Amino acid sequence: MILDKVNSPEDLKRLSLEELLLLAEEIRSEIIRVTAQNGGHLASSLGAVELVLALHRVFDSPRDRILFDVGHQAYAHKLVTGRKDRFHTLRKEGGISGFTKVSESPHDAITAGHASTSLANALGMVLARDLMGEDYHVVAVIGDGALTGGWPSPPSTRSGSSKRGCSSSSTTTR
Ligand SMILES: Cc1ncc(C[n+]2csc(CCOP(=O)(O)OP(=O)(O)O)c2C)c(N)n1
Repeated sequence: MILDKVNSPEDLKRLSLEELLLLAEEIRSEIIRVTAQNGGHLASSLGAVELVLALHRVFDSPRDRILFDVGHQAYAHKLVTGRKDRFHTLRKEGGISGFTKVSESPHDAITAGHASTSLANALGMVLARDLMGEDYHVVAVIGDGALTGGWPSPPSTRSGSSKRGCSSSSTTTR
């Protein structure tokens, strides 16, 4: 299994495109296996597998911040950021959270669960980064449902007018 060899996003950068495609299938199988037992957000996480692999391949987490809106689509992100051995505890007491959680991993840029919070968080990080004179990317992963939640509008207007704003990736998982 390719997943056995992936313990951090760095490991993804060494894989060929063919191996990445196989890895996506393995990750989907693992998500289905665990959610069949524990419950969870199956469709959203299945739909974001390739997006998660691409983001971790291109960006350098945790230096670059990848923010998942709601955090319900981040199971693949958990599997490739050092949590695959505990993934079977998903949503169990004391186990892996069903959402991103700062205390769970340095790769979880925000503690999520509520919808529509990623862009405001991302813009805050961008402003803080620039004030501190630091240099890293901030990426918000947000779906069409969360995008229409109201909160994203002011930060998306502001980040669009900023020279060094934040990037956002849309997911469509339905
Ligand atoms: C503040 C708040 N309201 C409602 C919800 C319930 N909720 C969970 S996911 C979601 C929207 C998901 O839509 P989208 O962002 O398109 O994700 P996808 O359908 O791709 O999974 C909502 C409203 C929530 N998590 N937080």
